[in-house]
Amino acid sequence: MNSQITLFFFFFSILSLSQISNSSSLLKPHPCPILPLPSSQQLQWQLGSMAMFLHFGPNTFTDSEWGTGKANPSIFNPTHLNASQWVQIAKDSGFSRVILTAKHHDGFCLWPSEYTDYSVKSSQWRNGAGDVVAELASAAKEAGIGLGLYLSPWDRHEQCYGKTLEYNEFYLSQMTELLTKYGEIKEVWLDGAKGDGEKDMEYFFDTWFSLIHQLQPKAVIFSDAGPDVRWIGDEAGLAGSTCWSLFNRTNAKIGDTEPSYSQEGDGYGQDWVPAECDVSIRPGWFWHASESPKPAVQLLDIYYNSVGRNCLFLLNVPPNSSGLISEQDIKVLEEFSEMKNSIFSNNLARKAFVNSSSIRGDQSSQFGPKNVLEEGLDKYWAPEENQNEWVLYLEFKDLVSFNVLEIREPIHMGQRIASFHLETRKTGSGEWERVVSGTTVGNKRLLRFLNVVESRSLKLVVDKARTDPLISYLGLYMDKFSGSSRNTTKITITRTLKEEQQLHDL
Ligand code: FUL
Repeated sequence: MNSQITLFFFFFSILSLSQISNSSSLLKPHPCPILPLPSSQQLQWQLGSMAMFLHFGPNTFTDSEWGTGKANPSIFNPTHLNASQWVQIAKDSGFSRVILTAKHHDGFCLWPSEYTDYSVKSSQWRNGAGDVVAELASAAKEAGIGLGLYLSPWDRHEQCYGKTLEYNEFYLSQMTELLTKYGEIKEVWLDGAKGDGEKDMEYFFDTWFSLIHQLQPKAVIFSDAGPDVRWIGDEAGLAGSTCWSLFNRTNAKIGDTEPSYSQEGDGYGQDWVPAECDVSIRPGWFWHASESPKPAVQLLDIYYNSVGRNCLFLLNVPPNSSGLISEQDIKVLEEFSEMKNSIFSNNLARKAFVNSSSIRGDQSSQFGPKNVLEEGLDKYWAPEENQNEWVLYLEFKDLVSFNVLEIREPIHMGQRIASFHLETRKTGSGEWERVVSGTTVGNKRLLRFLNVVESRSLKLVVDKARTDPLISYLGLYMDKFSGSSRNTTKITITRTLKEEQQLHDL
């Protein structure tokens, strides 16, 4: 053991002893949360990390993406449809909910709506007696994962589309069917997508949102502009490297959003509207025989750029024309979850002795820095108030090698951190040098480095925060799969993997 390390252990033992002798039975109150805060359904949505999108309908059989609404319903005949297979794959791959296109732009309903004949009841499937929404709802319930439904506002089949009052009534009646007949719905998904030159009309969004919340109070509503969850602004699954859950709903219009505002959110926003990153495993949203899934390593990249940037990853895995998720896609999903599990199941920071520049309540261990090594929102490190620095120190007995940093904020207390950096101490000179810098953290921030870092002493510094920062988790991992990690040159100081650039084209 060199002298610096001996000194550290001495300091650490004295500190622990003084913490024990001064401990009192009364708890120091938690710091005040900073507005805006997530609702309980937004919190549950975010902690779910990943959802699986299921685009399915006549387009699956006609090899199209935007159906005209004129396809004969008899073409819908998925002879092997098995919603339990979809749900099992979603569950095994770590998805917390499934979201089905109950109605896409072609207007065809995957449930037997009583407001149109353009639905499964006019198809050959199950002799017109089938209900895809019901089968999925029951499979999801049995597996214990959440259900979400996409009801496209743009309807290319329905005759009254374009007549504002009539169509709003029609849409709300269909929405009511979906939200009253299939048990608990966790997410309602809608957007402003519409082809150029299509009939113009007004959607009564405020009425829609009020009715949805009335019928399904535990559901979050997704759209370009919330109210509960916002679209990230692209269909590549890519969030901004700065990504606030704070947002001003009034600054965004459904169907006409400014991509950079959606991707980054708004550090001065008044509303809590976190982002969902939607992307398809294949080039199209619907299944096409000629298309293949993306490689697993690309899904891993998207995971870093969505979940690792404070968002939810919504991955579309479209069932094929037999009504099943294709073997090719299953294989990719299996590889993706193996990679993810192998990287994130081993938090190397657990071997560290953790210390901090200060602790809320001074000697109290209730808000102590060791909390960052335990999962869960309720335990976090909180610094003492009015400090001029916010630092977490990590000391290791042996050298630790890693190329991924994870930080989490206890978001039920609001999103606070605006910038941070990680430093490592050089073995020879003992000087501190910067390894990586980042801006927002939120629910989860993951940063990959170009090269592997080897170190015994680290410090995480919060440079800027809206108020005293709180940290609920800190992770260090070795990622051997991402393109960036093939370079295993050992260095004590490294640079970011183009942190300020977008990572998706690795
Ligand atoms: C878009 C739609 O136009 C696409 O077809 C797809 O459903 C995607 C998820 O949303 O708005």
